[in-house]
Amino acid sequence: MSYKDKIKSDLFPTIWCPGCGIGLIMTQLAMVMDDLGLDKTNTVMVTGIGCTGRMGAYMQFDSVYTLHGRTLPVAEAIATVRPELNVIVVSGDGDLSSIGGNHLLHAIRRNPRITVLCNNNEIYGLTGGQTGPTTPVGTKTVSSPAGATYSPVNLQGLVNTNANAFYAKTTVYHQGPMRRAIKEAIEWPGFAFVDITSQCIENNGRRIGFPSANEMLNYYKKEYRTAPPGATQLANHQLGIVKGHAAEPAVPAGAGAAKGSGEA
Ligand SMILES: Cc1ncc(C[n+]2csc(CCOP(=O)(O)OP(=O)(O)O)c2C)c(N)n1
Ligand code: SF4
Ligand SMILES: [Mg+2]
Repeated sequence: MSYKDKIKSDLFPTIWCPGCGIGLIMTQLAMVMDDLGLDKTNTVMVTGIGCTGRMGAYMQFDSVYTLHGRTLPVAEAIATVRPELNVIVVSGDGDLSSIGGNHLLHAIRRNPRITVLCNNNEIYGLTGGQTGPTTPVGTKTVSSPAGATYSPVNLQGLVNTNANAFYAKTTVYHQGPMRRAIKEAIEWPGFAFVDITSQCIENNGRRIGFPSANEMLNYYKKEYRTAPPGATQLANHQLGIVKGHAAEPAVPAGAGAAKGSGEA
């Protein structure tokens, strides 16, 4: 088996724009799934609405394409009734933290064994580039031509309100750290959130002055730095993994099965 077998390349080209960061996440996810022996028999994907949500269609897993903002309750339901499965949510920053924000709060609180990969392009990509809750102050968008007004939501702060949750920050430029973060998140025995900064070149990047996706990747390379080992909080533009505050993570009831076991 190769990680390439996890991806339905016969459906290429994808619907994603050339230069979009989503494909880089899909490739790393496929590599991790290959490393961990995840396949259709032991893993389910749950995706949301938005460009990112289309990933479910391109991977060789059973997947649920949920209503906008509803990935987390669907994923939590699957994790509750089939605790032996690996449940992987892949969705956009808007889907997870805007319309799905209330579900995010309560999924963090309940700590189900699910892995969330948030493609954080700081924008509503699919619908044309409107301001979302992760859009930095001052960013010019379709819906805020003079610059976004409000402070972005603090995803790390939200996740860390649960002492047993897992939060990782990476960018699509940083392929090694992204792969490690995804792998450790899947292995985490509770709620794990990987916050992946990525480029929406078409509906965000060009509008804020990046001529191409490559310039956005170079910007991530230049701006982001790895957090010191053992950091319990990541500063702005720091990459790293924060594994909750508790010494021993609590395994949620019924979620004790080892990764990769069980049958779908
Ligand atoms: C109930 C509902 N409200 C609004 C929409 C319109 N809509 C579709 S995708 C989307 C946001 C997409 O942004 P994000 O989740 O960040 O995903 P991206 O496209 O950036 O990957 C919105 C508002 C919808 N489909 N359903
Ligand atoms: S609109 Fe943006 S997020 Fe959507 S596929 Fe194109 S580049 Fe990617
Ligand atoms: Mg988005």
